[in-house]
Amino acid sequence: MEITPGEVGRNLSNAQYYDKEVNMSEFRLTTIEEMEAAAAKLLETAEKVGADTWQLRVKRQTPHCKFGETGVCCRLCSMGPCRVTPKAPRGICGCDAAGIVARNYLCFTAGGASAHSDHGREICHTLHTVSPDGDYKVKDPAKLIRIAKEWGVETEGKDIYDLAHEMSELALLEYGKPFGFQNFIKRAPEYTQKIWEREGIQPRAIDREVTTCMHMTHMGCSSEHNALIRQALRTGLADGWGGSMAGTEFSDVMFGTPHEMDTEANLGVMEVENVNIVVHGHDPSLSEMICEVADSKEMIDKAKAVGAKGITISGVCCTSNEVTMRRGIPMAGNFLQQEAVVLTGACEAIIVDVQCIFPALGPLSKCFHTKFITTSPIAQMPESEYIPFSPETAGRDAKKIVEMAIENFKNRKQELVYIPDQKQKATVGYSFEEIIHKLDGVTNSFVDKTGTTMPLVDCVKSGVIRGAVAMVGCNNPKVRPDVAHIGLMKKFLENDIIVITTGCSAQAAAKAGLMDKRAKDLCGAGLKRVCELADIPPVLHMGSCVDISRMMILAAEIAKDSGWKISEIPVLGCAPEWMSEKAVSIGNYVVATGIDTYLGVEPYATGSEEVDKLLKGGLRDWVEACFTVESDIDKLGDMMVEAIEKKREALGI
Ligand code: MSK
Repeated sequence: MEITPGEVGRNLSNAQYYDKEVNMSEFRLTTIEEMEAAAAKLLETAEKVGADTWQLRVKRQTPHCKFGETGVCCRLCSMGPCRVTPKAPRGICGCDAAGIVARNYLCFTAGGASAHSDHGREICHTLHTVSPDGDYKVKDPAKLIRIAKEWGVETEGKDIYDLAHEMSELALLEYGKPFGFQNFIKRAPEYTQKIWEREGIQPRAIDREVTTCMHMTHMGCSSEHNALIRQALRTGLADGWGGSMAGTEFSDVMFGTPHEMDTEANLGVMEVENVNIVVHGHDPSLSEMICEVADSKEMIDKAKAVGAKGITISGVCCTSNEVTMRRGIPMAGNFLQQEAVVLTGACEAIIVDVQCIFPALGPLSKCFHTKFITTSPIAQMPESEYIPFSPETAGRDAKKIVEMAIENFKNRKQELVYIPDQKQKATVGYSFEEIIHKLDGVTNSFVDKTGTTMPLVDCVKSGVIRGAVAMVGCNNPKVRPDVAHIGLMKKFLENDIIVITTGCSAQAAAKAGLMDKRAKDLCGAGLKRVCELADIPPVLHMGSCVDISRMMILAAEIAKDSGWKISEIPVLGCAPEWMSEKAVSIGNYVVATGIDTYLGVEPYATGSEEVDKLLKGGLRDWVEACFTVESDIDKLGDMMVEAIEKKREALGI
């Protein structure tokens, strides 16, 4: 079957974003057409070796089932499956469309929250293994002490490793505590906490919220849609202000809090003369150790012994974001490029941990010499080599995996090797702490405001920056890959709206060149000036998907510093190409925190007018924010710019 570049996807009209050639002294954005041309060449290789690719599978799966797409198919018991239609408006148990759609939405949320939070739990477990001479150490003791004090833990005179173990146990208890709410919610402004209390959505133990979802959706429990959606918000909050925040914070404690560093992005970061190891997934415990081991003289010598010049580690998806933020490891690509790294024919091993991994990598890797190595009992896949990875034996496990990759170098099929010569420079590493540090650099005239978000607030008040957009999320073949991310970002920059980003959205920006500091020339005059003063790119990489918790902290601090409610700040969330259950969980906690969130892909909820209206409007009465969904990306961008201006008007700024 022949695939034309850009053919898969429904937003072809958005190519107009790329009409403008952006030429700036020695700097030019990579266009979507250039990226697609590279992808098309790799698809030629796929055809040559008879490999299956996502582009082909999308064709075979389209059109999608309308019952599933609108959320009205119920298969929660064995009397069905029941599918609601105007002629059959209730399932066999009597549940109506609103109940079925809301139950499906809640199950989706539970899946997402459990995945994010289990990632966080693994990090908390890894924290229990730290020791001064072990594989994992405490790299940011100040942050550990800060969190301990926040949680009311005595730190005076304690050995930092004893404290780490104590905090690990307390953090793990957040998953199952019998009473009370998540510790981290105290970081939210009091006003926001009161909303959560009033609405009965303060997140309790993380596992309890997920279990409650599964109990509520069991046959014969909740079918009242408001109750189900309320639980979806609560579970989202347990993810964002619980499990994800633990994942981010304790990763920083062990691997270091990110600070500004330079790197590169896109497939061209793979090097033909080197052993190429690609890390993919989400949990940094594995990828950190792979980077550590691959950087050793012993491994580099081994690579040279098999005829390579060295070892190149690059990443895909959020594991890539984790190691790029802390080590400057280059990003080979995002979600829909995971097959492309194998199609280069130059990937000795793709090593995965959990989440966002295509099972397709198994059969695909068999068409090449690539070793597809799964490492987690949570993500086991056919046709992979399963090497269980555990924090207790991390160094040994990582060494074994790196050695396998090196050994595999000699098996390359040279005639299949093609690495697209495409990459951009990117400056990354903008944790909340680094953003504050950067703001301090421009506070000469506001000496009393150092260590706060006030310089940013002042820029927003004066109108130099009109507002901010948190661009997050995945790719989805329903949207021409990366077009919405990049197109929207460019629109925001032109309108003096700064962009903070995580996940595959961040990688889209980096691949295009929007994380190159020279991209400031794409901004309006106000934002350009701010980028110059702070010496930052106009699109700030804040990390992986769990690091959206960093964005929550930033919003909370802006609210506290400015005196605005979070819902009043001219800031919006946006996931124009989202696809996963995790994204729904994220959407729930971003909205429940008071941030209006714009999506480019419909959730499976349009089958009930009540649920659809609640998500796209009614939630505002509960939490002062809601969702907007628009698949026309031009329109979505216009609506968002307008929404930011409306928020400014309401604030009188
Ligand atoms: S979730 S943003 S596909 S990695 Fe991190 Fe996966 Fe990318 Fe969504």
